Amino acid sequence: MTSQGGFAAIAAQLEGQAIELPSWAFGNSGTRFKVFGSAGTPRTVEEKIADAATVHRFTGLAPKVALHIPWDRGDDYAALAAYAAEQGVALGTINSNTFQDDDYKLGSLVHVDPKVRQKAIDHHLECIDVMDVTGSRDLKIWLADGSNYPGQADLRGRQDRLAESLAVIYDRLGGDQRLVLEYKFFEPAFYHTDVPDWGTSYAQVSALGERAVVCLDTGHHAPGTNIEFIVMQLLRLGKLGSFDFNSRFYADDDLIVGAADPFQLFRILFEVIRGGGYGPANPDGHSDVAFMLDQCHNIEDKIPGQIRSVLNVQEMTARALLVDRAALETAQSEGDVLGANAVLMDAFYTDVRADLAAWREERGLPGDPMRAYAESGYQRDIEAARVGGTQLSWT
Ligand code: PSV
Ligand code: MN
Repeated sequence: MTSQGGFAAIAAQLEGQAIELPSWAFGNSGTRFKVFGSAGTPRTVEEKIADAATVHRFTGLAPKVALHIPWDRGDDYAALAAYAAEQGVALGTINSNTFQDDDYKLGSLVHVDPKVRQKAIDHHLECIDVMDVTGSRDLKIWLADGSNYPGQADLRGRQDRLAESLAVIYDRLGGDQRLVLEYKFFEPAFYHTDVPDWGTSYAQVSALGERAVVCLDTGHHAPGTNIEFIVMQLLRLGKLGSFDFNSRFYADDDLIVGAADPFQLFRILFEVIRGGGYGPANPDGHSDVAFMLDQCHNIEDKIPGQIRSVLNVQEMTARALLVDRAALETAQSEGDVLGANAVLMDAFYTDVRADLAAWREERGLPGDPMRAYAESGYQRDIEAARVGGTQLSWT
């Protein structure tokens, strides 16, 4: 059974869903084997923002763009924020980067050399300076720190240094700003990683204070991990700060969210809603959890790749909202194993695509954003206009 009243009963809860797009999704990307260029790829941060704003125009779902320093480093962030506003979006999370500098070969915030640690700390302080100008709430930290060989590093010493470095960064945050610590179980280090799991991230951010929270990147878990359990636990502990959505088949594939396993996305979103992490369901009208994408479009066109992604999140959110919670609770309390499972599966199998198309049209959005984008000519125009210059990428 799905919730009584079907789609009409949950339509209002879809209002205000906001998904943050990563600026790097619009630049070229690839694997360690090859980065392919593609016609129309942005040469400037402004062009990335214009593309992100296009995703928002066609879907109404993506009002913010996350920046990555140094990939998006500039000399006038106030002007960049004003440009974004003109385009109809705002600047969101600032992502730091301590993984592309020779000094960080053996670590950044955990490095044994205090000079390297200070350099990594200073980079984060620069990111907070940017946040002060852009009005961004979140500083997201993902560390490549780790080791490749047993005995290479003092695991415990590194945790202690991490705690010290994070404390310096945390102290510099403004009252409305947050530190969001992302975990990842391997890569680029293969033997150990300094923030490999939600527990380590939780331990580190808990020691910092209330405005330090965890980022859950859906691609950063071993195959078979029950990610929705982690979502439940972090929400229960008040420490789920943000999602980096994407999907994976093998490693940190950064493919389109919901492409590899829509059922997993549904299960995650159900726990988000159940745990109070979904905005419109909250009494105060918004949730503190940031819904970001962290994806790369290596072979497909980037803008439709992002449009498809936010639509996938919306579609699974709608299905998760359709779960008949009262029926579920009854079945669970009666020990009705298959009945409870059926309540969840009924919602998952509900095709909401036609309802969502109508919902969009009612709001002046295209019923089929993928098609509307393809017919809009935007792709053709950027391919014709963006000739010369250097295409941006993460390399
Ligand atoms: C590397 O794994 C990564 O994808 C992390 O998930 C970060 O969020 C992202 O890069 C941007 O730095
Ligand atoms: Mn990520």
